[in-house]
Formats: sequence, C-alpha cells, structure tokens
Amino acid sequence: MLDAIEIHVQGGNGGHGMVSYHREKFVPQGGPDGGDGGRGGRVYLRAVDDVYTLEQYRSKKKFKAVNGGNGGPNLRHGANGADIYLDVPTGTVVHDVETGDLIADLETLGQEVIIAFGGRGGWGNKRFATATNKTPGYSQKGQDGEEVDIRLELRMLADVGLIGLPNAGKSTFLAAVSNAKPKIANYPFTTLEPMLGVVNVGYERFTLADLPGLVEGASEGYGLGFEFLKHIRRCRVLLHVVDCSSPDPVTDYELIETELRAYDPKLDDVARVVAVTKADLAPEMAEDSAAILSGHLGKKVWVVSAESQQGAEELTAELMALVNIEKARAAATPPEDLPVLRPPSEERFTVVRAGERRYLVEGYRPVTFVQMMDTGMAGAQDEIIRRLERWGIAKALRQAGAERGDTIVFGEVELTWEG
Ligand SMILES: Nc1nc2c(ncn2[C@@H]2O[C@H](COP(=O)(O)OP(=O)(O)OP(=O)(O)O)[C@@H](O)[C@H]2O)c(=O)[nH]1
Ligand SMILES: [Mg+2]
Repeated sequence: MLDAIEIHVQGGNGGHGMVSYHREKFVPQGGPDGGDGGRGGRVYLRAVDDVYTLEQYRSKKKFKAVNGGNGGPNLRHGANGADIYLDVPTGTVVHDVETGDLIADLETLGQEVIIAFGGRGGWGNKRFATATNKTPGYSQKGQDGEEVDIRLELRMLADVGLIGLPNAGKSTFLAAVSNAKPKIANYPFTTLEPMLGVVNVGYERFTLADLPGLVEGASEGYGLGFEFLKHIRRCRVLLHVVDCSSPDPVTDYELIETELRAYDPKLDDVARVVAVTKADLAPEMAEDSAAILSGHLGKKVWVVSAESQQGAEELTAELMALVNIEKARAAATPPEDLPVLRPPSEERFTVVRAGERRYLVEGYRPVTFVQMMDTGMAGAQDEIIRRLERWGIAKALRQAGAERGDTIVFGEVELTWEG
C-alpha cells in the first residue's frame, strides 16, 4: 500500500510580451501596440473522496500546467495558461522535499491548495510607453512557472480500520459489506497488507481497511508487527472483531488492546466499535460472547455474521455515523504549524554587498522584473534603471556603496550598474 510518494510539479510559464507598432494607412508613425503575455497556469492539489490511495502517482510523477500565450500586435493579450488539478485522497499531507516544510494538510473534502504558481506574463512594449519614451523597442519575457518537488503522504488510511486476532473474520466482513475482494482463508495471516474497500450507506460512504491480524508481542515487532500498527493509527474509527467461537472473548479482546496501547497510548482515544462475528456458526454462543464482552466493556457489542449478513447493515450504519462525527471533529481542529500560502510581497526588497564591487538585490518585484526584461533589446537597460530609481532600489544601492561599473545581481541575472 503506497502511503508516501514524491512528485514534481511546475506552474505554466508566462507568455512573452510583444514588441510591435501600430500600423494604419495615412498614419506614418504609429505608437507601440505590443500586447502582454498571458500568465501561466497553476498547479492545484484537491482533496477528493473517490480516490483512496496515491497509486495514480506511482507511474506519472511530473506535472506541468499550461504555458501562457504570447502577446500579439494590436494590444492582443496572450491567453492565460489553463490550471491543472491533481486529485489526492482527503487526508493527504504535503511537504516541500527540499526544505522539509509542511505546505498543506488536505484534511477536508473539497479543499484545494495552489502548489505551484504560474509565471507572470511579460509586458508588451506598449506598457513601457511614456511621454518621454514614446516608442520603446523592448518587451518582457514571460516568467517561468514555479517548480517544486513535493512529498505526498497519506496520513489517513481509511475511515474505519478492522482490527482483531488472525483468523477472526476481518477480511470476510470487509468482503461482505464493501466492493473489495480480499483473500480469505481458514488460517492465520491470510492478509499480509492493508486493503481498502468502500462501504455505501444510503447516499454516503466510508472506506474500510482490512488490516493484518495482530498477535501478542506485535508492539515489539512480533507477527507482522509495527508496520500494521502504524496503519491502525491512520484510521478515524476502529472496528474490533472477535470470533464468536473463541472460548474466551475477553482475553482475545484485551490481547489486541494491550498491544495497541503498548504501541501508542493515543490509540486508546480512537473511537472503537466492537463486534462478535461468525454468528451463523453458533448463534447462541455469539449472543453469550457478546453479553460477556459487553459486561466487561460496559458498552454495546454487536453480533454479526459475514456469511448470513446478520447485523451487517445496522453495524455499517453505526460506523457511518461515527465516521461523520470524527470527520467533523477533525475539521474543527486546525492542523498545527501550517503555514498559510501567501503570494510573495511586492514591496519589500533588500540590498546586500556580496563581495568586491558586487551587490545582491533580493525582493520579489525587482528580481522578477529584471529577470523578465530581455536585456538584449535596445533600451531595456535604461528601463530597468528607471524602475529601480522609482522603487527606491537605486538609492539603496548607492547608499550601500555601489558605483558605476559594479555588478548587481538579481536572481539569475547580473547587470553592470550604470546608475
Ligand atoms: N461461517 C462463517 N465463517 C466465517 C465468517 N467470517 C469469517 N469466516 C471464516 O473464517 C476464516 C477466517 O476468515 P478471514 O476473513 O480470512 O479472517 P481474517 O481475520 O481476515 O484473518 P487474517 O487475515 O489471517 O488475520 C475463513 O475460513 C472464513 O471463511 C462468518 O461470518 N461466518
Ligand atoms: Mg484477513
């Protein structure tokens, strides 16, 4: 079962701005009319409820939104690139691979986050026209889309997890109430890895995970050990099934619960439903076992049979109701330490001396602007200087000691200071 995977996502690149001049009969010198490029598409992650695993990202791992169209003459704006939506199961947690930062916790059905912004469209030459600069012969390139490697992790395995001793009848119950077709056999450890099924209850549904049976010492690694206890922690509700033909249902029950507690005391707080199964085999014994367990636990114990479906409908309705309560509870508890995704600030910038006659400008607006300018085009450098003056960056550079001929670094672009 795939519960973590890394993928690469990239927003679409912005379209290039155009250099063009208005042409009309009898108008000898038309003004600039080059249009802007469109913005690149964004990559979204979306929490859905009809995908239960990350399997779909096993083969395809690179996703890019559509690039923006280039600007055209006559002020034609390039088309914005289409966004793409990547569906992930509700309960997926997203980290930035490089920094390790938590980017998003898609805990609520329908929740969407932008994971990579598209690049801005470059400005066409019309944008740069002023009273003193009537025919700018330069435009901007489109900005590259944001690129990031992300790690998707499925924190929630299933709404309900089946726990119990080996051979208790967990897989058979899953097969009886869901669309899953697990392997069933009359020996312990038939189930070797979790399997998910979808259970429909009226118009609602929940996912039910079949988990391998636990044995004494599981918390120390016996049987199938830790791996599965880890999965158990990732269920909202646990359905603990006990074989009705067992001579001592209370001991069976406590053995499992002791292992869970030893692994993680927090598992005690997970909502629990208890059912005695295989009731068709020995109906009276099933009632007796349920009564004994119920007396021991001080709560209702269900009597079911996967074979005859006895009690199955009532039990799944109860599980659905509990899942809804737990979902509402999870939605009401905001995840810890979640950074809020904000567009980068346009206003702030810093100027740092980065060596002999070398200065580094940081800040979203200046760096983006300079990187997008096609510095090979005539007049583009002057345009940059004018903007840097207007934004106060030229002044900051001079204060930091920058002189004519020094190198100024804006992200990937290096300029020689002429200001
Ligand atoms: N008659 C009857 N037999 C059942 C019922 N549920 C399970 N069984 C039988 O009990 C045996 C074990 O069932 P499984 O569903 O494989 O048990 P499990 O808990 O998944 O076992 P592991 O995967 O090995 O941990 C199989 O032979 C099933 O046919 C039931 O409701 N009625
Ligand atoms: Mg099984």
